Amino acid sequence: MLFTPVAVAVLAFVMCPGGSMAAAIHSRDGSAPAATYDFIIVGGGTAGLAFATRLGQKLPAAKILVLEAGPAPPANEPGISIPGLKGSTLFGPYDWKFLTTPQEKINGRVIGQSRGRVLGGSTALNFMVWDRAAKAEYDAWEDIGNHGWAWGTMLKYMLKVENYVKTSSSIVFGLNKGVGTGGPIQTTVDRIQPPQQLPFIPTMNNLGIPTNLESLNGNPMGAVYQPSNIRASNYTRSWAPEYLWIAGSNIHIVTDATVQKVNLQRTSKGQQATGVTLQDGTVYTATKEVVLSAGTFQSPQILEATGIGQTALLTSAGIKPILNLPGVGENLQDHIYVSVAYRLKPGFTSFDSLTTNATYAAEQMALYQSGQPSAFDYNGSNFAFLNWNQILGTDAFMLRLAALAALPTSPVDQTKLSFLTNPAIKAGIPQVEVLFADGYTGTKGYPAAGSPAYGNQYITLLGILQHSFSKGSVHIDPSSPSAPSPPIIDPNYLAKDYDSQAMIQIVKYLRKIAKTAPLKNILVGEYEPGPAVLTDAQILSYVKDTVSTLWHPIGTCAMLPKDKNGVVDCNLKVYGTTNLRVVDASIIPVQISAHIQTAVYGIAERAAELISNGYS
Ligand SMILES: Cc1cc2nc3c(=O)[nH]c(=O)nc-3n(C[C@H](O)[C@H](O)[C@H](O)COP(=O)(O)OP(=O)(O)OC[C@H]3O[C@@H](n4cnc5c(N)ncnc54)[C@H](O)[C@@H]3O)c2cc1C
Ligand SMILES: *[C@@H]1O[C@H](CO)[C@@H](O)[C@H](O)[C@H]1NC(C)=O
Ligand SMILES: *[C@@H]1O[C@H](CO)[C@@H](O)[C@H](O)[C@H]1NC(C)=O
Ligand SMILES: CC(=O)N[C@H]1CO[C@H](CO)[C@@H](O)[C@@H]1O
Repeated sequence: MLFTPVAVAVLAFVMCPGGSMAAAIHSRDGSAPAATYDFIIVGGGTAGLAFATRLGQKLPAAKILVLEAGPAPPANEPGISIPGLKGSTLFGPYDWKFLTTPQEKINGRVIGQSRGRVLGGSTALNFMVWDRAAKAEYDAWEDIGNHGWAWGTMLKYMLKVENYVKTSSSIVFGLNKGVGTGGPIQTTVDRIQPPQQLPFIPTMNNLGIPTNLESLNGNPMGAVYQPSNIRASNYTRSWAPEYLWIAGSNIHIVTDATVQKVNLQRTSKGQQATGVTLQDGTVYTATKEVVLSAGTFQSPQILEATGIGQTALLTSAGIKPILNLPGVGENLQDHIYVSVAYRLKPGFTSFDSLTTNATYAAEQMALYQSGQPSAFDYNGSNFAFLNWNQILGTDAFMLRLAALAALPTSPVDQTKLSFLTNPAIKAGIPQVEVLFADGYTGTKGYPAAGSPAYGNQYITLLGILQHSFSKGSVHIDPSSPSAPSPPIIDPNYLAKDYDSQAMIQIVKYLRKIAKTAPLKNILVGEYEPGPAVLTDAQILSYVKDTVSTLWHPIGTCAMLPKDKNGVVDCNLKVYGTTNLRVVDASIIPVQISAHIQTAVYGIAERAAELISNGYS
């Protein structure tokens, strides 16, 4: 049923399961005349669709337009909908296919920065990990100067997003606290835990790391089973466009519409957004507000193309500076990871078989299509969240490096330092995430077809640095500033010694995990980096050759006080404007120890309440 050609009636895409019609979707190709709306939202991605839907529910008389650069995909597009095909869409037709600049500290390597270019945004491409960071990390958003953004508020809004389903086939997983029901995004814990995954949690326990069955409730520490945004009724991805199933008919969506800039008009109270201009010159008018939800790389791009940002940079790009806001595009933070891969003893069937054994893959697809448990409905749900004391026995070494790395003038750096030093919170804040990945997901590549090792089965341990001290930037390309041209993305990976030393220690710890029972009993040997990489210098060189992104960029339109280089205030309004807001991952001021989609959706839910309050 899944691969039967679907007649792509775009409107059918938003039919509710019950058959009623929600938001109206048009393509720019002809059918969508420019018009006047109360609110214009730029970007129909994670935050954009959640925000538009909730705003429309709260203000039923308001006319709301969402402009999305990408297309509306056909219903049940396999690469999006089938969990086991995640990753297959990267650098495909629904991806902006961004690249970083050559990164100086990692041998000049260029790193891919995939971003969804489709209705649904990056939730079409993401790996469906559904989690939350520690309470103190959200509290820090408030402490840094954003009234009303502490854990209690964020949790309240994150719970509105989800409908957590505990199935009888999920094995032990607790998750009775800190999970929501009744929201549009369906979440569940994988129904299968293949044999190679089972030793992971007991191994972490043997390393002194306790199991934590309630990791979404403000305490993520420990060895955890986590949900994914997967619908338990048919094991398909649950993603942002499902908000539209509950949206009112006051939401209008225009796809294939690339916004170049916001139109501003000077008033006595500040710059007022009057609408937006598309790439083809079309102007849409907004009578109340313009909201940018174009994501961490493109919301700052639109601000700069509009004339809001660093004056010198705008001038060099031939853009007339309207508001000097030096924080635009700065403060870019990202999660980086390094991995080690091990070969499994004979007799295990890992994710690798889906790519190396066509018979197995066909068998699993048939099971999936008939609703049976299958490798295609699972991504893995085993993680561990740890502090440096747990990893190194002492945090003194990393603390010294952190103190050197943290700029005294940067409230963001000082917040990260406090996560390591404040005795009241430091034990409960993860600094490293370990992710158990089924199959080979490393860098050097799976053994070549025809080689003796082809057909081998692997597992990969990923170690992710949660709070890096390196920060970078994203800015317009002066030679081609506006979308759809890509912005210049420079995350500055490993610019600080803290980060490179952290990655070395992480590799050593991942190896320690693999040498601990019961996991060690099912492994035959280290495939990557392999036994030749031993000394710290060799490990660092391996890190530089392989470190990559987990695709969690944030911070480039930071919600911070203006004198701390903020771009938006705690009502998400761009400083110096009366009615221009940013609602997406770019407003997160400080990295959190979690995959970030739950926070992004939560921000959108909260923004809808904040903004609608001003109009009702
Ligand atoms: C490969 C990958 C794996 C990930 N895995 C996970 C995971 O497992 N768990 C997790 O929690 N998070 C994960 N993430 C991160 C998470 O998905 C993103 O942080 C989140 O979806 C970002 O939401 P957003 O609303 O900020 O931006 P997006 O969802 O990217 O939305 C931005 C939208 O704006 C549109 N747009 C941009 N510019 C314009 C323009 N000029 N005009 C009109 N429209 C425009 C884009 O096309 C897009 O639809 C992953 C991300 C990626 C890319
Ligand atoms: C899975 O269920 C959802 C919700 O009922 C439905 O919209 C979708 O079409 C289903 N997917 C498949 C592949 O059947
Ligand atoms: C490929 O998969 C089939 C079906 O599961 C299995 O019988 C066969 O042994 C596998 N082949 C190899 C080389 O592992
Ligand atoms: C938790 C987990 O196993 N995640 C994996 C999901 O699949 C992608 C692509 O195969 C891996 O890269 C992730 O590590």
